Amino acid sequence: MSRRRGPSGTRRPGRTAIRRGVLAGAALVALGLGAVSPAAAQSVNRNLIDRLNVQLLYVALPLTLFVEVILVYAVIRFRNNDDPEPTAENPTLEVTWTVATAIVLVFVGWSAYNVLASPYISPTPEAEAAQPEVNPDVRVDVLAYRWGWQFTYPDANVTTQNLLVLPRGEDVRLSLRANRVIHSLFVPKLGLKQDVFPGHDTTLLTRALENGRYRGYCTEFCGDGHARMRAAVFVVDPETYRQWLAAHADERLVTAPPSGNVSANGSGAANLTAPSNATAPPNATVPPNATAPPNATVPPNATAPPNATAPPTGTLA
Ligand SMILES: [Cu+2]
Repeated sequence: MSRRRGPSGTRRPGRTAIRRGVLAGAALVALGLGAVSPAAAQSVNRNLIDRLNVQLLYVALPLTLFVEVILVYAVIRFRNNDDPEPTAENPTLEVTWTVATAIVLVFVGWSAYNVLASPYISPTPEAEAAQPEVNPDVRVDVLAYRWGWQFTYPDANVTTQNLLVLPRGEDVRLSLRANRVIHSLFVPKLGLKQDVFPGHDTTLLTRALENGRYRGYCTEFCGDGHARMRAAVFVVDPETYRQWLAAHADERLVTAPPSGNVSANGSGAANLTAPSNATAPPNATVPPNATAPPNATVPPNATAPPNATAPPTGTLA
């Protein structure tokens, strides 16, 4: 490696070394961009999230590379400078980096806002009104209990146990409620995540785009059965969905998914039944929208929390 000395006695890095560094950086960026190109998403929700991720990465990677190159250059260029001088003011440079930072932040804010304002991410009445083409025909009431999921299709009077079946290509509104403690429904492949509270409904809006079996979890620690709190989510053709619904009309605690038409998507297609749960739902007959039903069938082992505010009996006169 050839080295030359600068006027102040500092060594300059060889041009070959700099060129190699820049080439290596460019290769890394190309590799990164290639690796993050999103595959076809399984739902509209997931599509929105993945696209935002990639958009932000397109900005973040060149910036990271730029900063790293300057850092490495400065370390090499000034490594033998025993008598460093402070840099004089440079208004042009300061204005440039302030404006550049502002542009980047505005871009990030605008990209994120566009996703957050979508009714599939923030299912508010205002967001839905802004997109009249969003028209959820299918309604599902979700009850999260310790420890399992109950899905009710009110129009068909069907209730399932740890099993959610969705018609492909149709908007579905999920109305979620918990009966005692906070849970959270998470279906990663469909880009769905929503906290579930007692006494307060939350909503998810989705349109699944690919047939398959997906996994759903509770992601809010809710007691010692938390790890069992899983659900199987099936996305099937609309005809299959309606046949399945008709076949189970007026049934409760259905665990049999639609047969056929579920292409494997690598997430455990061998096990085509909803995860079995040792405990039956405590409030199987209470619709999720009922207001705070007392849970009459709590297992006797469940201990009520001690009442910390009760005065000790010894101090009472
Ligand atoms: Cu839970």
